Amino acid sequence: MLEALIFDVDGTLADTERDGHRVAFNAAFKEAGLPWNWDVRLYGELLSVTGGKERIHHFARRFAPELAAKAGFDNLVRKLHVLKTEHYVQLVHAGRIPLRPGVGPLIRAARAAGLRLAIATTTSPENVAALLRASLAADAESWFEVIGAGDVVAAKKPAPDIYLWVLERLQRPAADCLVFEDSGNGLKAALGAGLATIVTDGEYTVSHDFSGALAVLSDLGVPDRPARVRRGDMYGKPCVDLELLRTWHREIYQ
Ligand code: XBP
Ligand code: MG
Repeated sequence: MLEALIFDVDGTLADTERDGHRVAFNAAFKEAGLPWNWDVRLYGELLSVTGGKERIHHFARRFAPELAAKAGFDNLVRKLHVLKTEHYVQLVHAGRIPLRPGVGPLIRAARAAGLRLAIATTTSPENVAALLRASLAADAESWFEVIGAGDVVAAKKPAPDIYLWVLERLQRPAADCLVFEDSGNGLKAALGAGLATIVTDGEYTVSHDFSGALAVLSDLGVPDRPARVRRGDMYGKPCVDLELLRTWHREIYQ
């Protein structure tokens, strides 16, 4: 039986990266007096490293190796990341990061039907809370029974650890759940935990390898703007709804 839906956040619930995280990283660098600016193209490359602190380390090793080698650089990264998180949360509260098409309706329908909801993300818990509150409802955090975020596991996606962490807390086998992801790293993490995964790709992830996904779509779709199907079968439906999820789930597990 399909019992739970597990959502990635960045790129899946909302297009957070280009106009959210990237802008917040740059604001933090500026505030700290660093001459770094991640443009849209460079940021696309840096996204191959998941986790904000990990991404800064990766960038510095490549573009500012002397600074990265200094004692205390770890502390600087932690401070930069605190600043970045503050800027990101402000952007979200200002309403700059809307949910992707079909996400709100699907989450509300799942909740109304008694499906359990969970989150498995690389990003920091503060960012998840801000996005859910700003885009769904003031109490939307409580709609999600399990929120696996940030540093609760040491190895971030593409490692399966965050999905295994969530499954353990849901106390359900992978076969009772479906996952929503947007990136190759996210898909790899979910598949590594044995989870069937629907991919809604985006600007930064459209060229990723989505082998093994249950379906690959442009987004979840809304009635007057149907999802474009890149792989899989939506049986003529314009958007992903609970009936379609149950059909896909049956096809895999029965
Ligand atoms: C999301 C990420 C995150 C954000 C930044 O990946 O890679 O690192 O870009 O978040 P996924 P923090 O969607 O696969 O979980 O700065 O809070 O780490
Ligand atoms: Mg993502």
